[in-house]
Amino acid sequence: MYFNKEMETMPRKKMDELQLERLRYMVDYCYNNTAFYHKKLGDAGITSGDKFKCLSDIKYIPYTTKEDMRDTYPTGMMATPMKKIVRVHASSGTTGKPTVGLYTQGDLDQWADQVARLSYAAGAREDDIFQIAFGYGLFTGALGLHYGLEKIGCTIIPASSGNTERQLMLMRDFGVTGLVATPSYAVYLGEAVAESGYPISDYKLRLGLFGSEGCTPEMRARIEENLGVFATDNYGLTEVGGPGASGECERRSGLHFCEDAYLPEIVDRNTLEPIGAGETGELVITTLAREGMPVLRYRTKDITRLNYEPCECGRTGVRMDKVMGRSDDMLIIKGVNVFPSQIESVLVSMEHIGPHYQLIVRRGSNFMDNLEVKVELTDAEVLSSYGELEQLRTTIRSKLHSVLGLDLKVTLVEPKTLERFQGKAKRVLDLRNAAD
Ligand code: DLL
Repeated sequence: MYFNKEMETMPRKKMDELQLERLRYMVDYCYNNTAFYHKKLGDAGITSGDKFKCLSDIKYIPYTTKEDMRDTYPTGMMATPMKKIVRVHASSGTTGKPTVGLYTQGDLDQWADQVARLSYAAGAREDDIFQIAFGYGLFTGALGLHYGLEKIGCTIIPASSGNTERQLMLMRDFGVTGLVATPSYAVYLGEAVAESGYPISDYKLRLGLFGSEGCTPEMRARIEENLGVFATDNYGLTEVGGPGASGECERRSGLHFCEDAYLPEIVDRNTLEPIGAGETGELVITTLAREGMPVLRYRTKDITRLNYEPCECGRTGVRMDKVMGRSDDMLIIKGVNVFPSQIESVLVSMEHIGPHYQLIVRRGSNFMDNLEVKVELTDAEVLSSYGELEQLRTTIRSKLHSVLGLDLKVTLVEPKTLERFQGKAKRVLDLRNAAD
């Protein structure tokens, strides 16, 4: 059993006290051990954690941003001597310097414990055989889940991402029961299972621990059907340690935060002022126990909501809603805010079209942005009838219109023509700055 009753069912008041004590310690620790926070906190007039009388006093701490991470690359946020750092991870970003995560042995132990707790809450057990189809390497996902699941006692097959046929072979030959992957890769694996020539009964999958990118309920339903799994959502980011920040339990009603390790807040994404419980805004995270690279009030840019009600599973930790999108990903089309996930929900629930789509943004001559939605057909037969194709296109347009209030250009493309992803999907093609 991997359940920390004390931490996972702690009454709210006691958890607030624990977090306050850890926050005070963290402020002192950051001020005294990193040049970056010594300056940042000092400039804000904060030289000691003693001044923090309640958790909401956290609002006096300035935010830490991705730019801060880049400016201090590679070790400017390190709080211990390098010899205490036993692991380095980095973000998957493709432009500029990556953002890094630096771990002491204590951080690795705590990280594995968090991932183990969340994975257990999701249903992972010691007799499970897990195939990890996240890319191993600098990315936090693979090794994070690897050590967490190993702690529960699961058998791990570190397949890494790619080589889809081999993935399926390993699943069949070892009777793999659990899959760790991005939702996009899980979609791809689901198609591959159907085309593998082996009956679904040759696959013993039952549980999917997915994460690292968003996944609408509609997309999740497809994955569950194609792979025969119960799928849970898992969240985290390199800057605060990787996966293990929050994850769904078997009830799937929000992602439980590991609150002894993280203090989450929601702030208004325009004013950056803290907002009330239950309101939607940008998630900000403070690490409460990291030694190698502690981070105070990191602006994740992820849009979500927090729910402090205890969960039916018995855990009392705050839960966050599934991430609605990143504020960076929000498109403004003819004055309307559009998150790609809203479009995904519409497309994935329709017949004849698959879970594969692409959103192309262009700047029109009136300086307004236009959006084209390219959707892949699952059913090549529709292609033979112009009437049916047009009918389908019109239905998609009108469904998108009813959800977004926008009339978007919809293009249908042949089966298997859009790119498949083995890691995080890149669905938005931004041509706004492209030469005509
Ligand atoms: O994706 C860490 C991770 C690995 C989480 C494996 C879960 C499982 P990064 O590569 O630094 O770290 O990307 C972090 O990915 O700010 C979100 O925008 C997005 N993200 C991560 N998990 C989810 C999720 C890992 N469950 C960035 N839902 C974050 C939606 C997610 N978005």
